[in-house]
Amino acid sequence: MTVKLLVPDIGDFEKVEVIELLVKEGQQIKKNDPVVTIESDKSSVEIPSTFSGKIESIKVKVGDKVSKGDLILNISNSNQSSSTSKVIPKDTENLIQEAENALKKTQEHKPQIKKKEKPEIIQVVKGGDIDPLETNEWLESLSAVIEKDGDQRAHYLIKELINEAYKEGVNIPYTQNTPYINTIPVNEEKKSSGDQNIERRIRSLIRWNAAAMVVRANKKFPELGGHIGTFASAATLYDVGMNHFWRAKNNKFGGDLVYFQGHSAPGMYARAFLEGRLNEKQLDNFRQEVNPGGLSSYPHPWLMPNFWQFPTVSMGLGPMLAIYQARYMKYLINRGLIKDEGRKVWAFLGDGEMDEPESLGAIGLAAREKLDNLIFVVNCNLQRLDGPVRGNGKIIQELEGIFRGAGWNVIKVIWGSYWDSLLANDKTGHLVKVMNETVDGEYQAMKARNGAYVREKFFGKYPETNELVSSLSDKDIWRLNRGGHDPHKVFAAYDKASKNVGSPTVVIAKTIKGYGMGKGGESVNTTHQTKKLDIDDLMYYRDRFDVPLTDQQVKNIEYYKPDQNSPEIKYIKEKRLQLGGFIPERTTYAKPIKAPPKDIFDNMKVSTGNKEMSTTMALVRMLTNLLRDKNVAPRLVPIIPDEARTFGMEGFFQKIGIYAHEGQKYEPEDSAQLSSYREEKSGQVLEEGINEAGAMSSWIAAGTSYTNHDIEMIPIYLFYSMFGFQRIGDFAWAGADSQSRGFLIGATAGRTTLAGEGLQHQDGHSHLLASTIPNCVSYDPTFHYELAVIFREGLRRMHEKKENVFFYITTMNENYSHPSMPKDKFCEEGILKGMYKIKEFNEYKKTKIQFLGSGAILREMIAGAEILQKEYQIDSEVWSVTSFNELRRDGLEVERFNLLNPDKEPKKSYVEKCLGKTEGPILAASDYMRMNSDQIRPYVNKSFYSLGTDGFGRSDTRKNLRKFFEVDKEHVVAYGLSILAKEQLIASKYAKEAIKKYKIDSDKPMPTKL
Ligand SMILES: Cc1ncc(C[n+]2csc(CCOP(=O)(O)OP(=O)(O)O)c2C)c(N)n1
Ligand SMILES: [Mg+2]
Repeated sequence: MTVKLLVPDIGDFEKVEVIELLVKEGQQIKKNDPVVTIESDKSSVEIPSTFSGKIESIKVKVGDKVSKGDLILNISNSNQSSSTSKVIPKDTENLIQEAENALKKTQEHKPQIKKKEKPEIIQVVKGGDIDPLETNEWLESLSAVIEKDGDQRAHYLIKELINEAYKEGVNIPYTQNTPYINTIPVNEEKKSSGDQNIERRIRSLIRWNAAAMVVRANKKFPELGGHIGTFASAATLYDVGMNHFWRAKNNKFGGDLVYFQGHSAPGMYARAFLEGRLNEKQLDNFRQEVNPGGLSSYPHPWLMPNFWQFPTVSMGLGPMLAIYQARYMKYLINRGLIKDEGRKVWAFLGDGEMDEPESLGAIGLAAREKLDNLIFVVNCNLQRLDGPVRGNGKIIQELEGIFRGAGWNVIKVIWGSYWDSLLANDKTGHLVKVMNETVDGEYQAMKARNGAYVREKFFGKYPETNELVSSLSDKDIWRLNRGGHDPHKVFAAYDKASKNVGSPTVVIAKTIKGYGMGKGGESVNTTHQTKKLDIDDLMYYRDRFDVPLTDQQVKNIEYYKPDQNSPEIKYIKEKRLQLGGFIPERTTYAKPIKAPPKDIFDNMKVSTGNKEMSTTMALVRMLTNLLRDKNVAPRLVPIIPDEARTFGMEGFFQKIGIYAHEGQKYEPEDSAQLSSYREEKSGQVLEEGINEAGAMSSWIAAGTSYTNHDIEMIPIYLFYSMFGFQRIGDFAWAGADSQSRGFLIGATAGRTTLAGEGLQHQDGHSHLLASTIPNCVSYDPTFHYELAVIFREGLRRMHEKKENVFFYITTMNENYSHPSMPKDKFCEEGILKGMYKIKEFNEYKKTKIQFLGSGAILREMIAGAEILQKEYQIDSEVWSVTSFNELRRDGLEVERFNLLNPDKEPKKSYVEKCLGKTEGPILAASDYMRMNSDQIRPYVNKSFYSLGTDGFGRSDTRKNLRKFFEVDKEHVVAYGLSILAKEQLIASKYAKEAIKKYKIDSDKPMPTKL
């Protein structure tokens, strides 16, 4: 039987061009194999076959224009059904089935509740209990249920009560908060198998060495800085994780990923010292990083590439990066690229840090995506840098509400074990009442004082609580500890967190800032910046933690490291051995990805003829080609923040699917169309929604896959170029520090090229922002072959040769035809170095000018050069500048070399090599600020002028915008003539005439002032 393959529904498009035939007559194909590629003026998409069989005849050819229903080819021997037949999609069928079952169940089980008559008078009583007996009955019933049927049943009943009350019109919002006590009751605490005495000794040594390291560095060089108070408050939180929970990467296991709080770094170094990974000399070089061997101030993988994995010290980035890391880990698992080994992502955060919008910005995603591989630990020492985080409130309660509301599993660790018996004896509930009523400002102040003060200000609030501690001395009261300093409580919380299924967990732990620092800075507003401790403070610290140092050793601020064979060192090593190795440690065993053969880009090296397309479209075409390369295809991670349609990438939805951890539970509205919105568990596209920071976090996770997951991946994040570095610059910096490899594509770029969108959209400076990042290689190509050469080089350098750089490439949405790649053998080299000669006008051999054009403005310069030749008999050479940034870097390096080697033959910068022997002055322009092209001015020993788009963008036609910013061909001509006149190469009247001819208003203010 012969079946016909017709052009499917392609949305709103008609007469779309066939640009590629992917099959031949006589070829055997399978259902879903792509057969042709079609391309509208915005996007290209492959049409898959809906049958399998042998192709009898192909009825279209390249260049044909097709519409829905047109015949593409005939296939014989097919017994597959056409996609147009009415079969209910499987997902829909499942949904119907589920809904029917649910309906049946609710009908069977729904308890019939008799509607009560509402009382005529509604009593509103504030605070008080109008019927304690009734209250008691309810509470007793609840206790009975907990005892008999457990807490899940109790939870269910309470939920039903609340729901019923709501349905009956009792609109009292249900609070997300629980009392100010620990989430895990004492009888449910999992006990640690560790040796508590030895662990305390180890912790004390780490505390000491961490503080000593900071104090020693500042004694030597007071300008170095550092923090003691933060790690002092978090030591137990880290130690319990290190001794019992965090599994390292080794050849059997991928490893847990731990995001350490940035300024707790001294604690990590101090532990690594005991583990034998760092020596005393290295500790002494804390924060002295210029010479090799120093320890970086904070976690910076760039500076300590074998140690730190995640840069976290810019507050707020860590929490977001950790969420997207956990999500990306699930992405790799769901795509079958790594095994599911139950690995976890842990992130340590400060309570002050939680004020950063980024810290909380993605917690909804974490819950929505059920990231049970993610654990946040928020160290609530109630202080940030200047003072209390929430002096008048309670940060722990606030965070509990926010996280629980977002769907997280919340574990509060507020009180240490010494409180257990007091809480058990709190029969009247007054202790919890005081706990609930006391604000953080008071909690902080109490820990800066003493036991007597706590007795008076805290327990003294009610006779019942005063009575509760009547038999305790002030010293005993002082000893009542906070949950985050109690290893038992922390262990129980971590244990529960790591076993939680179906949601992310946040452990909210209460601690004391500067714990153990005494007068030197415990719980006082200045704790954060304490970096010097005087001898008395050090003695106190030693005694507080029983560090076995003599007074003299304390005076010398000596480190303490027990002997290799001591029980402490043996214990610490044994524990880490059991957990697979050391943390943090940064390694990579990823295999390189072979760069695709050059011919995959061949179609981008020939002219597009009359066909016009944008570089964004050329990029999408190229990616479609790359998806046919078996090495590269599975490793591509296209990341899009809700702009796939803007960039013509909707064809990817069907082709590779959108990642969705639950698959697609609905039939998409456009399911009949070729580019229908397809979500899938193994989908490849990360469709991030309107969320540049999230998209960038995904890009970093994928770009560092080679170290965190030992698999090289190729992230390509496409965004409006204006919403790139400008919006998420700090993430880009962190991505660079992390040595992320991948592509950032600033699409719809250029101040005048993105015409209609206006001031907030039109980017005239992203390249300058890109140039601030040392390992960011950036390009502004004009033609499709330039893009192809640059992209392939990116793949080769980053993913085959494993160079730790990343590529920023701008692409535009202006349609024009693209020429063939010049045959010149230096062309490719020039494209990559930053410039090459693209055209020469040499007819008259009298007067000459050099034009340097970049991105979209190169075409204006070529057009300007043509006018100059035709109408003014002026010759020119036109250079395509693919990267002023790269040219500048080369110039800087060469200049530096020459200055440092005055006796050697001077080297020539690439710019000088290109322009040194040319004739005439130079005019450079781009669709970016003049500063972009001005970057190379110092390396040209000729008159140099530049045009650019300095000023605010605004919406208008492309033509008007270019006129406004003076980068259109008419301005190129007029300025060109004027420059030649200034250089006394022609008479000034020509320039004057041109200014008049092109109606250029020489009195118009600078666009920067408009
Ligand atoms: C984005 C950013 N802003 C400011 C800082 C400077 N800074 C470093 S630590 C700190 C206070 C941190 O308080 P918190 O998060 O509560 O941490 P703690 O030291 O109390 O554990 C500040 C403001 C920073 N590192 N990053
Ligand atoms: Mg804090």
